[in-house]
Amino acid sequence: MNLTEIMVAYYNKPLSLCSNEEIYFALLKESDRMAAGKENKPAVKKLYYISAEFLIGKLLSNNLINLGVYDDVRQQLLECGKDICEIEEIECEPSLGNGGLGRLAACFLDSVATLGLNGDGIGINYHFGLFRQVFRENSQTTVPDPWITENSWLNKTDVSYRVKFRDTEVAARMYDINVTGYDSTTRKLHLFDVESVDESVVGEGISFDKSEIRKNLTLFLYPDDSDEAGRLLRIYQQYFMVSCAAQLILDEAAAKGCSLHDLSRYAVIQINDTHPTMIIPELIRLLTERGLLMDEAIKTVSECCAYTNHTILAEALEKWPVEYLKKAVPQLVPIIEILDDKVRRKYEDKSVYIIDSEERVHMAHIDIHCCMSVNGVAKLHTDILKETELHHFHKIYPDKFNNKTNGITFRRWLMHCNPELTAFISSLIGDGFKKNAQELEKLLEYRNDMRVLQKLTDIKQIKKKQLKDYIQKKQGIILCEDSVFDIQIKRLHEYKRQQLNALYLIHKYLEIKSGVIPESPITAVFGGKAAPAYKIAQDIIHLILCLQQLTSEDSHVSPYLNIVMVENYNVSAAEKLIPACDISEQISLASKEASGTGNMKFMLNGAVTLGTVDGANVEIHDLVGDENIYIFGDSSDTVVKRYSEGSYNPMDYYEKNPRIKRAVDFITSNQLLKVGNKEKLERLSEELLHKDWFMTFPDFESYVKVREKAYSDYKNKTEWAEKMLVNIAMAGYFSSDRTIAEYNNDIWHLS
Ligand code: 26Q
Repeated sequence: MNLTEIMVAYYNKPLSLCSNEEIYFALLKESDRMAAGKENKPAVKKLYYISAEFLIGKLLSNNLINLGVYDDVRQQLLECGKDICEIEEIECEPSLGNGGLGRLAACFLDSVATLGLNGDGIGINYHFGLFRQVFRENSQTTVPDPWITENSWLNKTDVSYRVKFRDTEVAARMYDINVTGYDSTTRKLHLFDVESVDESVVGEGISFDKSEIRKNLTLFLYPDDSDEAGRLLRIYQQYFMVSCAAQLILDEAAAKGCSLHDLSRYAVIQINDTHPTMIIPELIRLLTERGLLMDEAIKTVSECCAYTNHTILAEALEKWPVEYLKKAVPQLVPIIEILDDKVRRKYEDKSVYIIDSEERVHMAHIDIHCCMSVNGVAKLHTDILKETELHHFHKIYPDKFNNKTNGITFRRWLMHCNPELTAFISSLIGDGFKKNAQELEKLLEYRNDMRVLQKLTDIKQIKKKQLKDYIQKKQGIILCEDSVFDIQIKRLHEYKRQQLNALYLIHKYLEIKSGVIPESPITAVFGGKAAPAYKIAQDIIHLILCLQQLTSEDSHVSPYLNIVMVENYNVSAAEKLIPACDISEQISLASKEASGTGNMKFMLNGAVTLGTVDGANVEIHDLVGDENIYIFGDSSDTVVKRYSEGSYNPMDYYEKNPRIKRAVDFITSNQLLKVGNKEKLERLSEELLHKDWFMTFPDFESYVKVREKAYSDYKNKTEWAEKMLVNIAMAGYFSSDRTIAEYNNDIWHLS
C-alpha cells in the first residue's frame, strides 16, 4: 500500500496534509478493496454461522494485520508524523453483542477465514447495538451508541427479501462486512436490516416506541430478556434473522444445483445458542412448501443443523410462550407442534418435550431433537450438560453430544493488542506461532533465562503505563503503574461474582484503616455493563463506584489500594486492559460460567489467573499446573449438591465469620452512605444476607487466602515472570483456529 499515492488519488494532497479522518476513510476503502480481492472460490458445501450477536470490535488494524500491510502502513504514517493509534480512534466500535457469545462468533469468523473454510456469518444489523454506559452519581446510565456512519465497514448489497409476520410484512436488505483472514481468504458477515427502520422512534436514553415493528425491529440489541414488553420484539428479531438466513441458504444451494432433499451436501448451519433456533421450523416450513413431505423435511433440516449451548443458567434458557409465537409468527406454530408431537409419541419423559405443560416452547429442546450435533463450550461445561442439565437428552442421543472448548483469535488478542509482546516472542521462536499457535510452547525453553524473564516484566510495565495513560485520558483517574494490576472485566452478573471481589476490597480497606498495610500496592480494576432491568447488577456497579470514590478520597488508603471501574467497557477497552494485567479475576461460582474467553485472553498476555474450578479455568489449570494459577473455592459438585439440598443459608456464614460480617455491614455503613444511595446499597446488602444465590460467602475465606498468596508471590519478580512465561507458552491450545478446526473435523466436514 503506498499511502502517498492513495492520498493523492482520494484527496489530491500529500499524506502530511490529510486529517486523521481523511486517512482513516482512505485506509478503510483501500483495505476493503484489498479484502474483496481475496474472496475464495465457492466450494459445494458451505457453513452458515448464525448468531444474534457478532461483537466484532474495530476493524481497521485487524484488517491491516490480516492483509499483511499493518507494519508498512504504520511506518509510512510515522514518516509523516502520524500515529496509527490516533487514526484507529476515528473508527466507531460496533457493539453488536453483549459479551462472550458475541465475541466468540467474531473470533470464529476470523478463524474460518484464516483457515480458508467456506463459511459466512449471518446476523442482524442493529443500528445502536448495546447501549453506551455513562457513570453519573456512582451509577450506570445508558445512552444509545450509533455506529453506522458513512465510514463504517458496512457494504450495502442488492440482496433483499420479504419477511412475513402475522400482522405485517417487512422488506429486508442484506449488508455485508468483509471478514479478512490472516494471510488468507476473505469471508463475509451478512447483516440483515429492515428497509423501513426509523431511528426517529428512539426516545429518551435507550427507550423507544415498541409498537411499530417495521420501524424498530433492528434498532437495538437486547441486553437481556427481563423486559416483558421487549420479549415479543425479541421474537420478531429472531424470526427476521432466520427467515432471511433461510432464504439466503436455499437460494445459494439452489444456485449450486441442490434438489432440496440433498440440502445437507450444500449447507451446514451452526446455531449459536438458542437465539437462531427458529431456523429449524422455518426451513422445515419452506421445504414442505416446496414439495417435500414433512418427515423428509424434518430429516433433511436435522442433517444440516448443529447447536451450541452456552449456558446452564435456567433463566437464560429461552422458553417462549406459544401465545407469543402465535402473535408474531403463527406460521411456525403448527410445525413446532408437529415436532413436539413426534417427541411425545416416542418418549414418556416429559422433561424432553418441546412444549411444556405451561404451553411454553423450550427452544433448546427443538435444537437437541432436531440437530445432528449438540456441543458445550468447555470440558467441564459439556460434562455438566451431559450429567445433569441435559442428562435426559444425553441418554436419548449420546452420540450427538460433544465438546468444543472455546478459543480466541490471536490476531486481535495478541498481535494487535500487544505488538510489543508479539515482536519479542517472534525474536525468540520465530513467526510460526502466528499460524500455528501450539508453537508458543517453544517459549518454555526460556523459562529460566533471566534476560527473557526481565524482558517480559519490562513489556508488562510498558503495557501498564499505556493503560495508565488511557484511563487518565478517558476518566481523569491516575493509576500507579508500580502496583499489582488485578483486573475483572466482563458483563455484570451475580454468577460472575463481582460482589465477591468487592467484598474482598472492603475487607482490604478495613484492614488498611486498622493499620495492616499491604506489602505492595494494589490496583483493582473493574469493567462491565449491567442489563438495564437487572437491579442487583446495577447495585453492584454502584457499590464498586462508591468504593472507588471512598478509597481515592482517603489519603491513608489510596497509596496502598486503588479501585477503578472503567466506563463503557467494550472490545477496544479490553484491548488496552488485558495486556496490562497481572492478575486475571475469573471467580464465577463453580458450574455457572460455561467457558469464559476473557480468561484465555489474559493468559495469552501473561496474566496469571485467580479463579474458581469453573469453565475453561479447569483447562487452563491443567495446562499451566498448580504453580502458575491460583485456584480457590468449592467445586461444581459441591455447588450442585448444595443447590439440590436447598441447604444454603448465607446468615450462617454471616453470623459465624466476623470478616464476612464486617465486610457486609460496611455496605450499609455511614461511610458508604455518605457517597452512595441508601436504597441501592440496602437492596444489595439484603440480597447477600438473605439470598446470596451465587454463594459468595462459602468461598470468601478461600478467596481472601489465595488472593493474599498471589500478592505475596507477586513480590518475587523473577518467579512471577516465569509464571507469565508459562501462561503465554501454554495458551496455544486456546487459539480459535484450533477450535474451528475441531468444529470442521467433527461437525461441518467442509473440504
Ligand atoms: C436471551 C433471551 C432474550 C434476550 C437475550 C438473551 C441472551 C442474550 C445474550 C441470552 C444470552 C446471551 C449471552 C450469553 C453469553 O455470552 N454466554 C457466554 O458465552 C461465552 C462463549 O461461549 C462463554 O464463554 C461464557 O461462559 C458464556 O457466559
